[in-house]
Amino acid sequence: MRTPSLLVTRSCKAIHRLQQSAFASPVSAVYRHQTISVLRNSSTISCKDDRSYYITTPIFYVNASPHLGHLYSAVIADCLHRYKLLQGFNSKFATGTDEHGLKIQQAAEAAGKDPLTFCTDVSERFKHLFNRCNISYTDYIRTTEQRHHQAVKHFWSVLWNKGLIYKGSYEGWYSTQDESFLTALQVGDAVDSSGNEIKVSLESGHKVEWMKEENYMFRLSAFRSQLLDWLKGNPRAIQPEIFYQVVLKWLQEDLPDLSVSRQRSRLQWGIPVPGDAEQTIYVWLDALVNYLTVAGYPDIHNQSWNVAHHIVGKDILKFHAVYWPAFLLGAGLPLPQTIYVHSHWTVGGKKMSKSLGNVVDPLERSKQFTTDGMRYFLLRQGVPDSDSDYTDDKAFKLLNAELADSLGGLLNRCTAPALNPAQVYTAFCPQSFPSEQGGRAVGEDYHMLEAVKNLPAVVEQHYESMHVYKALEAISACVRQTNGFVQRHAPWKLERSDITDQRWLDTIIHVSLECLRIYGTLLQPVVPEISDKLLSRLGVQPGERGLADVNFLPKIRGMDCPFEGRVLGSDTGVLFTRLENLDRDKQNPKKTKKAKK
Ligand code: ME8
Repeated sequence: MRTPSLLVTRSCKAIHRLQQSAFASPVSAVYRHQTISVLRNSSTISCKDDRSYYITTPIFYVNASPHLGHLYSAVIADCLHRYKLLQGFNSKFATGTDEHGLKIQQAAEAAGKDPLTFCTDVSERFKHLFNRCNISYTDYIRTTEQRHHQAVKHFWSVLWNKGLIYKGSYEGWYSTQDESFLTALQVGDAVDSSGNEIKVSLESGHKVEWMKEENYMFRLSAFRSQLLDWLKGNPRAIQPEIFYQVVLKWLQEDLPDLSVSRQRSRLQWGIPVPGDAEQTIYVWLDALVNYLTVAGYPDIHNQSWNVAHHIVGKDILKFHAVYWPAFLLGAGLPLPQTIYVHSHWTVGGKKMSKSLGNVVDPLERSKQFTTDGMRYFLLRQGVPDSDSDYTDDKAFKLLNAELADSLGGLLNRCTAPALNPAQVYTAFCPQSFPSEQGGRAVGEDYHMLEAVKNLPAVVEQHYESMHVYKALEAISACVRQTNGFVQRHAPWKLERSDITDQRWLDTIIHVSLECLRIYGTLLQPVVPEISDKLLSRLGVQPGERGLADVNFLPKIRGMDCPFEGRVLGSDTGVLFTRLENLDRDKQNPKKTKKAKK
């Protein structure tokens, strides 16, 4: 596990390296001066160990209802937020909706609604989904809020006053769906559904149009070497590593200045440029500032801003890893600590999209699979480095195998009245299971203990690098080992009237309950309801569920176990009810009947 003090030391070293390289970089005196003051600023603040943490999701476009991919971004951020709370951090977690821009203006027009009513409707749908899925955000921001307008206008004025924005003109390709400007190399030919030849973005496949406009430009080109210095000094700033390499490559290519406004005659639905009512601020500049708005910008914002971490999908990496840090450097503000990038959910190998009609409704699926089931599936199957294909069948199989049978089965065995008639956290007998091999335990049992003892550190390392699927894989492997331990010693065959058998039986249950306590504690960020049910059944109180409380199997080391002898919780309900795959059952009635027997 990386301790906070280690993190602080690392970031101080990185800042030192960056300070040195900033002096050497060939930027103009003005920018060099700005960079140095930003870095000085960050170095004094980042070196404070105040246990604060700030995590964000992207803010979601309100042109259409939420789909599974959106929930995925939110579940990852929620998991990291909950994990930080368990570590004892004061964590802040922001999500919300991105409501300005041409895409939203056109969607509202098509729906025949005024833009704000349209945005409110869809924003509420996102909020409803997140509340239903236990996304425990501490702030929900909408870019149409007054606090955000003020932050954006202030941010713009800072860049303007520093000479980083100038009046110019843009001529080139624009994708309204991506709200993105593209170079000729990023555009290709395609044919639309009516057979017309069109130009599309090679990356997203969305249609692009040629535009020529007078607007404001940001001096992005001036920041290239500073961005490179930042990344080289902070090799873990963009994770996973493959995306870090992608950004480094972009920064080695041409980095032209960026258009940061649109003519008001074309785009009315947005924040006007301060001092120029004929221009509207570019929606990405507007949207990115949301992270600062939540931090309290332009008033007191340092406490959160110095510890900001962003979760983003791979399609919006350039906006977050190139444009955003450049804007922040320009405004004299510290850069985010980490940009965690995830890949996409596809259906039938294709990215989910309304036009392809392959969108998976997360609300409907979370009713079918339960909220925790949905969260577990997304985090267990979603791999940040590459796309994952969604099928209902995969979800059924995984949840039944790992949550219902393996984890639920283990809890059921250890708490069933047949094996545990007193309904207590049974006693551990050191003679039956001594710390060195002997007694009635066998070599495999000691291997299992070793794996469970190391599990918290393994899991924390994976959570820390956003490889949640690896953490869940490790937990699942340990659950299997504990089931194997129970199976191997078949406590149901032991003779209760024999005192040594009785002690060994209680020990088997004690060890298994201790394993379950560790699993329940570590799973809290992923499946909060199931973990709560599990820990409550074990009699673990809310104040005993932090990562500092894990202390696995103290009795084997001759120490006291605070849980031993406690009465188990009274909720004897099933941990996770097996799911019925209705579609498959309909197609295969015989197989299902057999399976049920
Ligand atoms: O990009 N699988 O909003 P958005 C996984 N408003 N993730 C997916 C996905 C899929 N199939 N489809 C989309 C925006 N996402 C901007 C963000 S932030 C200042 C502004 C993810 O609603 C996508 O990668 O199009 C992104 O992280 C998030 O959903 C929001 O996408």
